[in-house]
Amino acid sequence: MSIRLIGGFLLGLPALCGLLPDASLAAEQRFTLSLQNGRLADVPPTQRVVEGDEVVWELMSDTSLELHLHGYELSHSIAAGATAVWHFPAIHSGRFPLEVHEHGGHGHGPLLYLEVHPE
Ligand SMILES: [Cu+2]
Repeated sequence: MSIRLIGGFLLGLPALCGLLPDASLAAEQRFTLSLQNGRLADVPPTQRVVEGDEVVWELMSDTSLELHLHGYELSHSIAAGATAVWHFPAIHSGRFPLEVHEHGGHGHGPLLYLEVHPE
């Protein structure tokens, strides 16, 4: 588990893990999001995790777009035909919509909701 968590850190600073004892309790929650024309093919509309988990979204898209996780105020860009990995710790509990931003605005409503349940 700890090796997977270390691998999940964006900057690859394993020494930091020793300073974050709570991280050892976190579970990695990995989901694949495959977008076609800005929409998801086959992912349930709600993804449930527990506060403190590390959310890992493996992204694929046939068009260039930006995803925006409301509430967390995080965003991630994907280039057409590329794959990307977006991960972050689920530090806030609640229900948060993930939306596509196209041409500076919002797309066709939420792709899915991320539900973060309290520990
Ligand atoms: Cu948005």
